[in-house]
Amino acid sequence: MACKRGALIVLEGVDKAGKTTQCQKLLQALQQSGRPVEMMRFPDRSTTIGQLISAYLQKKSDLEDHTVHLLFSANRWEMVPLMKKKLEQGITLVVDRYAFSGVAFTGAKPGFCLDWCMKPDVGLPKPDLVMFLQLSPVEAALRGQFGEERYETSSFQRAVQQKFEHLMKDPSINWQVIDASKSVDDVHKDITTHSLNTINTAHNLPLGELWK
Ligand code: ADP
Ligand code: 2DT
Repeated sequence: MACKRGALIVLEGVDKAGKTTQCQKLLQALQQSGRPVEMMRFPDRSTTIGQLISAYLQKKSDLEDHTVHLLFSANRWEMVPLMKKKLEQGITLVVDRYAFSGVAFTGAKPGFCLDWCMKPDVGLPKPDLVMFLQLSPVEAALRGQFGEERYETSSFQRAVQQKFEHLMKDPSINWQVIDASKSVDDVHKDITTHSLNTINTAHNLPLGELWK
């Protein structure tokens, strides 16, 4: 019998919502329960494309806005063969940011429509679950100062949040809004519940294509 596929689980949210903390905790919990699981994050700064993106984010280089958008998308596409292979092998992937960040961040720049921003990511592996860690700007500010990277300002993050809210109206995506203002452990419990349900149902479903 062919092995059951893994689930594609994505965590999204604005800066400091707790995505990285929760991806790591989910990874550990699933590993401890004996489930095959790996974590990925986008941008993946380790590749040649990822290094161009990283230099841009660190303001060591400037890139034209459409160009960097397409690089972020290319950085996902270059991982698709590996993602598909792992999912087929039964490995669940826990992913820190995906195409939704791509659309929300570029879409928050002047002169960009969401429709254009979505196009390059059409057909990517479709997540079985996208958890949006919801946190107000006031609560995010309490978690520390913004860093030095591009996009790390409260006004830009508010614009990004609005774009995420628009994306979350799309019923073709299994969005779950998570109250990220709770304690780390309570957020983890909510995320684990949704993830286990998804892993069990994804086993029997074909992997979808995003926004197709
Ligand atoms: P993100 O990846 O969304 O930017 P992080 O996981 O890096 O967020 O968390 C940002 C900061 O907030 C870190 O200092 C982290 O320890 C803290 N943090 C994460 N989750 C919580 C929580 N539920 N309550 C309070 N602080 C948190
Ligand atoms: P972190 O590495 O701290 O998550 O910051 N971004 C991300 C985009 O603009 N487009 C994308 O497609 C993705 C995945 C969000 C990465 C920064 O890059 C932004 C914050």
